[in-house]
Amino acid sequence: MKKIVDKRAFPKDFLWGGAVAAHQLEGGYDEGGKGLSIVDFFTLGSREQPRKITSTIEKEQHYPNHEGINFYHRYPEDVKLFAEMGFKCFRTSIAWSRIFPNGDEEVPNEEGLQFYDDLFDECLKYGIEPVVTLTHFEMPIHLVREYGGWRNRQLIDFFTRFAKVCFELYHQKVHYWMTFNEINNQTKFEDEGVLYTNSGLIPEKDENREQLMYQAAHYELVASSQAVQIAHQIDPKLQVGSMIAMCPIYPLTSKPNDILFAQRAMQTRYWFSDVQVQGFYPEWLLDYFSKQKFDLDITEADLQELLAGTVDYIGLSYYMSFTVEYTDHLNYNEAHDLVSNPYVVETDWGWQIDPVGLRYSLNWLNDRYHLPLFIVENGLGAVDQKTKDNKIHDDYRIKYLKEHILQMKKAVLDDGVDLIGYTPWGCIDLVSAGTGQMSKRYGFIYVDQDDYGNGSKERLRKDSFDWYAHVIETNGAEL
Ligand code: BGP
Repeated sequence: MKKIVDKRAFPKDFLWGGAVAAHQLEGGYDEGGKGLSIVDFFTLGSREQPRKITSTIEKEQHYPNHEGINFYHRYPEDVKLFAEMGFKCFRTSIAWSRIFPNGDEEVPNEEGLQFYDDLFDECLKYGIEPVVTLTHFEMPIHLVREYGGWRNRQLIDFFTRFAKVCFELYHQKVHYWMTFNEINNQTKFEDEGVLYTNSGLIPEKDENREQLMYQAAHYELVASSQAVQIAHQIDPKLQVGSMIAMCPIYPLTSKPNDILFAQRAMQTRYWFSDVQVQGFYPEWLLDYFSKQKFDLDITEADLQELLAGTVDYIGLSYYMSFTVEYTDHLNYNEAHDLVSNPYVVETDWGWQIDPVGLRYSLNWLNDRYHLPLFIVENGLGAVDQKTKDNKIHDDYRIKYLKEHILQMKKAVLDDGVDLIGYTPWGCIDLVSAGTGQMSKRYGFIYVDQDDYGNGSKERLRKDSFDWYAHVIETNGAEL
């Protein structure tokens, strides 16, 4: 492996940690008074086969999310391992359906609230600060069946009620919050799975999916800005961030049309954070809405809310960069035909590995928004092999993370980017959001379980475990 020598440390108080999401590891899908959630009706898929939305539940098809890695019962053991690595923070999400099983009740489920209270206490016991996403690709299924998911304005009230309960109960334990995970993911509105997991949308046969996505996103943005205001009223110290999937989009060549095309693709993907940070829609998008003759419910009062509830920081995931090439159209909804970048390599799942793109992204976001940034996801999904003596030699993961941390270091120390922390994704192996599989692994901690639920669920330290512990111990000076 190429030696990386940059002995500079990160700023004091830099938040090193790891990230997960409730439905990808908790299991206990029907325990503790939890209601059924959209992901409970999302089947196991694979690299080739997209996950399916179902109306009933069958064990063989649905166990990955239903069982997770049994974090619901085993979290003390797992948090202890995080502490052993020296985590300063731990990002997780709250399963909305544990708190409001149907989503539209007046009174929350005490047992669900208690679970997260205990989990946060367990983290704090080791000096690990919980970082919380309110909704990470899930919501009670009842809200989809009764209300049609985020196509319905009533969802704003249900969400803010949920947010308020969480802020009130946990504000002394949780300082950093995010509202919607990867809110900009749904620009891929042709993908049914994305519309479903991001917004609980199951489009009708001839429905205009693009319009539907914009409507749902608008209600989410209003709900998000109301949540920011509620948080600040409850406790002015709370920091509420947006959470975007950051994938910079490069032009394939320096041909002016390629560059223009890439710019347009960036606008299409990042207007969500424009609204969350600046408090208003970009001009190009309002113009686009009217040219497309979309029939959108966006009121004057909504626009005031957006302005009043701008975010405090930007949470971002970073896995890859994209590349586009000009074709013969320049419409916003078409400006994301992706081509492969000849200068980078891909993961087994076709994700373009681009550490320099992380430095580029941090600078781009810093210039555009002038807010603190928090990398709340980054990592390599790979198939790991367990050796006979129960070891996992994941040097490929170490290489990936090392190269990304190095670029992050340059962004902070050379370029002056204000970065709060870094929580690599899936710090313990968990269920893949994209495929529902266990075999696409990200963790420093191996969980003995296959795609079909076989295995002991025993936890093992991978080689990357010790490596990351050392990175944290030296505050990033030794990678
Ligand atoms: C992000 C999601 C996560 C996570 C990650 C990796 O988009 O926020 O939930 O799963 O991607 O994706 P996958 O699990 O499909 O490999």
